[in-house]
Amino acid sequence: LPDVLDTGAYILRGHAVGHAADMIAGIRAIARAMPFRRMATPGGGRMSVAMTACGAGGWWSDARGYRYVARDPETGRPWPAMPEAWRDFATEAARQAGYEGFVPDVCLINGYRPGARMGLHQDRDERLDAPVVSVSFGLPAIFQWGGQRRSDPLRRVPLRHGDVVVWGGPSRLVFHGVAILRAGDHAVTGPCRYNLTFRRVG
Ligand code: MD3
Ligand code: FE
Repeated sequence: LPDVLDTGAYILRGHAVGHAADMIAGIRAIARAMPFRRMATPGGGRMSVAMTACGAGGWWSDARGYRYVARDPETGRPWPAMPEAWRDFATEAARQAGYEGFVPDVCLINGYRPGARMGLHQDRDERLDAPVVSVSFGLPAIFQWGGQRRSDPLRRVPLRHGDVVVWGGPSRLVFHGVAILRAGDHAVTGPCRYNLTFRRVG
């Protein structure tokens, strides 16, 4: 049974370990069609996390702002399809956390190298009545879990290879981030961490 992280938020420790080889091969196949990119931010910087996606759309950021797009703005190509096994995996993980009938249409894929981090933010560009399912592979990271306000105190939660987090309901708009990734070499991914987030956008 999942561990409770917060109201409506659950961790399924190691739940995806048995899917790692398949999912990492899938990430590499998607990245061949749609390479990981470090996107520009409206503030004039560049994200330290590299991103790609599969499914009905991808998250895009540039000088004009950020939004979901159905096609890659640089090439005009649609995102690769979401593998059926991934969608089923996310549906089942959500069900185990009490969210019945979750059918994601987008999977964002984050690639972290040592030194990469994700600043404190909320995810509010998707449907807020659906949960989000996250799957981590490779190097461990410290996940920062806050509250409904940016100024709320942060809890530090380690996320390791194969960990799955499901959050929805009262936790859906919690501020969160990822602390700077420490150097390391993981047996499966090498010097890298991957995070997949399954979402309902449409
Ligand atoms: C969001 N990714 O892509 S996922 C993101 O590890 C993102 O790459 C992080 O935040 C990553 O938007 C974290 C795990 C997660 C866990 C709990 C949350 C994200 C959450 C609770 C509320 C909102
Ligand atoms: Fe997020």
